This record gives sequence, structure tokens and C-alpha cells, in this order.
Amino acid sequence: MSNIKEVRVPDIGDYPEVDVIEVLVKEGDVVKAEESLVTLESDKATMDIPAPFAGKVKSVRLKAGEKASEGTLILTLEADESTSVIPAQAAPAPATAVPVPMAVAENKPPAPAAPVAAPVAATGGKVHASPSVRAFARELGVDLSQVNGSGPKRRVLKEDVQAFVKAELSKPRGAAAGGLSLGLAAMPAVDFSKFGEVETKALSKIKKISGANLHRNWVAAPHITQFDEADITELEAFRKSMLDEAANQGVKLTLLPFLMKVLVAAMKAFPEFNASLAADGESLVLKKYFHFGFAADTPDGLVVPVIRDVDQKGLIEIARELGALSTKAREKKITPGEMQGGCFTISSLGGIGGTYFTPIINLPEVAILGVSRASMKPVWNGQEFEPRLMLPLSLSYDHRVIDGALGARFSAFLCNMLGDVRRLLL
Ligand code: CAO
Repeated sequence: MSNIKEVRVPDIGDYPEVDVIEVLVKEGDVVKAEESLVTLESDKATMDIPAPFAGKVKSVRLKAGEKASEGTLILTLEADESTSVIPAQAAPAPATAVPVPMAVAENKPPAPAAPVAAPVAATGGKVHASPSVRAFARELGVDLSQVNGSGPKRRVLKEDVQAFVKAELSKPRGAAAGGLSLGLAAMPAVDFSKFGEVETKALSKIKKISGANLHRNWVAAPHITQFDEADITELEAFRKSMLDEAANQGVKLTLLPFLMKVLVAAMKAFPEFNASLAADGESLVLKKYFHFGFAADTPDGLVVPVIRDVDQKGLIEIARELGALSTKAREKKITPGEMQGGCFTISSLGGIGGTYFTPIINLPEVAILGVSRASMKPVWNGQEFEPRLMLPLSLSYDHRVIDGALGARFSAFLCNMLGDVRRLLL
């Protein structure tokens, strides 16, 4: 009596002609009872069809990509002698599938009963994976939503889970490698093309590097942003009066060099702003030099060139360096050395617009000054409203190093100085 039995698609509910999306066994494989043989997918659910008994696969009759319905021959299986003998007259016990609507669950364990085709919601807009892959992932403690699926419709295959585990294991360990372990929920992989036309564009190298640094800085330092307004009416009149003289020296004199000079005075008055936390977090390193970074917008993303020894340079010299470094940055000619050693960063959006924003500290610096577009405003002078040119300032600082009161004092100092730059001479 031949022990070879046909295994057919059991009752899978009201789903004729479903897709065969994965065949999980091949000829010669030895399978255990209830081990998944194929994965089927209707437009509402994914289900694994389990082996009705243990045995050796003789011939596989279904291929991925084909259609199957109740009764379709999947494979022939030679029953394992050691397992309980299937009564000769009985066909393999029909498996009953209870498909679960896709929207209900993802990452849920499949129903364990046997011999039941384990149905699992497949997408719900999130993870496509067969129940066997889900079981495999669960065994390894892998969150499937973090795994990139390489199968059709981004389906996560067993190999993807293996590749994910391999990649995770080869990563440096969080805290031990000096990184942060945030334990954030995984970002869902959304197939935007489902909602309309899309185009994928690779991120520039600068964006990738600055993005990672900005993200780290954003979460590593407790940021406070202090907003203030400086009256730069007189400063602007002076700057304008100097434009021709500067232009004769081939220089465009903008507001930034003035801000840098005022910042030097403020950092001398409040040395905690010209400091960095030591790597072990146990002490503060106070700097005696004044190198300022400025955020420069380039077609490839944000770069921060550094002007050195601002305390020892005049306005024209600073303006000249600013112009030269921003041109170099935009022409992608800036060198790594020209972006190192900064004590403090200025991010000026003044040439573009906007009122206030919350700049991200360029760690290990402890503060950054955001500058927005100056505008004429009515300001009460005690007797009447006067039109004054007001400059919005947004000072973000690291609250581990700087207290709120100190932040507000520093900001007020800047406004005071900018209101009358003659004070720089005192
Ligand atoms: N209020 C009003 N006008 C301002 C101003 C302000 N706060 N700041 C600059 N301007 C004016 C300038 O006077 C200049 O006017 P004119 O062309 O009429 O002379 C114009 O805006 C453009 O200035 P600029 O941008 O050429 O020069 P700058 O020294 O102010 O700035 C630089 C240089 C490199 C900082 C700037 O070009 C830049 O790249 N800014 C973007 C920085 C950025 O992206 N920050 C965000 C970082 S976080 O993503």
C-alpha cells in the first residue's frame, strides 16, 4: 500500500482563485505535521496551508504566481512511517482557513489550531508577510515592521528576516559605542504610490550626514529656545552708510559680521556660552578662542563653515571671509578643516523671511542663534509709537549647561548691544 497522499487546498472560505505567493517546501523536504507548505493570498487575507501529517515531499505541484482554490493539488507527501497512520480511506484532514480581514491585524500571531490554515492579516497598510515568516520573526524577536521586504508588494520573506538579524548583529551596540538607544517605535514603510504619482530621489551625501547629526543633536540636548527682538534701526543705518566703503574693498557688508562681533562680547560676558560639555559629562570645557560657524544653504544641503578668531578681526575682514566661505560652500569646495573648531553657530534666515524658528544646537557647542528677517514695527518710546527696525532672534541653548535665566540674560545682552553697537567699544 502506497503511503503517498495528495495534499490539496482545504476549505479556505469563500475565496476562489487566490494567489499562491510562496511555496515553502521543495521535493525531498521532510516536513512535520502542521508545518506550512504554501502561502496563499486573497485580496483580504494571507494564509499558510499546513501539512496535514508528517512526511517527505514527493512532488510539488503548485508554483508561486499560480492561482489556487479549494481542492487544488498542492503536493504529494509520503507519510512518515513513525507517525500515526492516516486511515487509508480518509483523505488528508481538510484544513479550515478562517481568513482575517487585512485591516484587522498585522504582526499578530497566527491562529495556532491545527490542521488549520493559519490566516494572518497581510497588510493593513503595514507589513506583508506570510504566517510562517511571522512565526520565524517572532521566534527571533524581530519586529517585522522594521524589515524591508524584498518580495512582491514589499512582502517580507524569510531571507529578509535573516538579513535583518544579520545587519542588526553587525551594528555597534548603542550605548557601548557612544550612541543613543532611543527605543523609538519603527517608522512604518508607507507605499506612497498607492495614493498618487511619486518619484524617488536619493538624498545628497551632505543631507545624509547632516540629517544624522541634526537628529542626534535634537534628541541628545534638552533644547530651550529663547525668543527676543533687537532694535537694529541705528545699526542698520550705520551698516548702510558703510556699504559703499565695503563694496570698494570688494566686500558685501551684511548684518552677520555685526552679529558675530556682538556675540563675542556676549560670550565674554557669559563664558558658559563659549563652552562644551566634556565627553564624560562631568565637566565644562571653557574656550578662550572665538570661532563662529554659520549655517550656509547650498543646493546639496546645509553646511556650517567656521570663521576663526572673530574677536581679532574687523567687520570688513569677517564679511570678506563670510562671502568667500559661503561661495566655497555653494561650489562644494569647502574643506572639512574649514568646518571644524566652531564655538557657536549662527543660523540666519534673514535674507529669506519668516519671524522666529527653533534652531538645533550644533553639538558639542551649547547654543545657536537663529536670526530672522528684520521688519519695521511700531515701538512705544514712552510717549508715542515710533517706527523701529526690529530683528527677531531665536536663541536655542542646551539646558544641561545653561539655565533659563542665563539664557534670557544672554539674549537681553545681545539685544542691548545690537541696539547700540557703540557699546562694543566700551
Ligand atoms: N533681515 C533683513 N534682511 C536681511 C537679514 C535680516 N536679518 N539678513 C540678511 N538680509 C538681507 C541682506 O542684507 C541681503 O540684502 P541685499 O541682497 O538687498 O543686500 C539679503 O538679505 C541676502 O543676504 P545674504 O544671505 O546674501 O547674506 P547674509 O550675510 O545675511 O547670509 C548666509 C549669508 C551664508 C548665512 C546666507 O546666504 C545663507 O545661506 N542663509 C541660510 C542659512 C540657513 O539655511 N539656515 C538654516 C539652517 S537650519 O536648516
